[in-house]
Amino acid sequence: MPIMPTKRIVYLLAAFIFPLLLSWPVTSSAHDKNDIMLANKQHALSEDYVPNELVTPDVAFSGEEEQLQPKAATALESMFKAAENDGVQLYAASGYRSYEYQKNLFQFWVSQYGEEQASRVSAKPGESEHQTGLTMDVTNKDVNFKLKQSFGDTEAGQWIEKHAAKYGFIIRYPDGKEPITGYAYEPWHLRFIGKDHAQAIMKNDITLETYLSYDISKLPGEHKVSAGDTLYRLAENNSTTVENLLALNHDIKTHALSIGTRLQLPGQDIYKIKAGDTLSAIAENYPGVSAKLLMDVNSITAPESLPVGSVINIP
Ligand code: DAL
Ligand code: ZN
Repeated sequence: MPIMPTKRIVYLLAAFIFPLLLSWPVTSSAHDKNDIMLANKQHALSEDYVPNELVTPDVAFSGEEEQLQPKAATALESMFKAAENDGVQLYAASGYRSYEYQKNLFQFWVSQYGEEQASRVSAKPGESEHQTGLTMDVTNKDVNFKLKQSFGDTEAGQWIEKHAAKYGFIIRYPDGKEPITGYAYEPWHLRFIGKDHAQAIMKNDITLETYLSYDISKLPGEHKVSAGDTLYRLAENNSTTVENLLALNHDIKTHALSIGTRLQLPGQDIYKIKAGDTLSAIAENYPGVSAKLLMDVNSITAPESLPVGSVINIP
């Protein structure tokens, strides 16, 4: 019996379209975090991990040429060109490092400073982001082509802080985040992570560790004051109170807001520190909130001595 046209369509669908759909590559959404490679003190790369492809980016180097994975190299080239157009000359200093190289480097720092101090500035083999081929240390002449914390205050360091995320890079070890990242401030260490992730991390002033562990959409936001804003309206629009806004933003003394000021918005709550409080005890009262998250979101550097009376944001 000849197949009816409608049946034929069904057969056609079954025979061609369906397998095609099944074989269609699953594309990751812009904010999919699954393919972010993590190398830190809690998560080491294996000794034999080497990126599939490494290339030399077409940029200026402060010493020998260095390598990166192709996507990071291309992004670095765009970033260096943009900086140059703004009158800022950047130099690449250290890119991909093998497990073996990092082993010797870490040992060198241990021999100079002892293990405890060395661990604050240098990663043990397997724990360095340089092994991912997605990281470049960057410097310039204002710091004599060295990797120094004062680089963060130079014109180049400031340029990077403002623009790096647009090219997919984050300052991986920000100032004041050592309790979370495990490393002292490194304004020169740029990690390529892709534009969407980088912008989310830099805008919220959080670390990669926090970004990977929490739903970013639940983090309290910021509001840039524009014409016509009042504290009352902001409180209403963000389901909070004027008192909470004032408690989180001590600089706002009066109810007059100046345009362009960035206001911190409360998350699910704000909390006023009492004598004897610990971050872990506070966190326990809020499901899904950890002491580390409180530290990162509130940029708390000394969790053991919380100033009584100060207010923290509960995301
Ligand atoms: N300086 C950074 C932490 C590294 O050694 O990878
Ligand atoms: Zn580095």
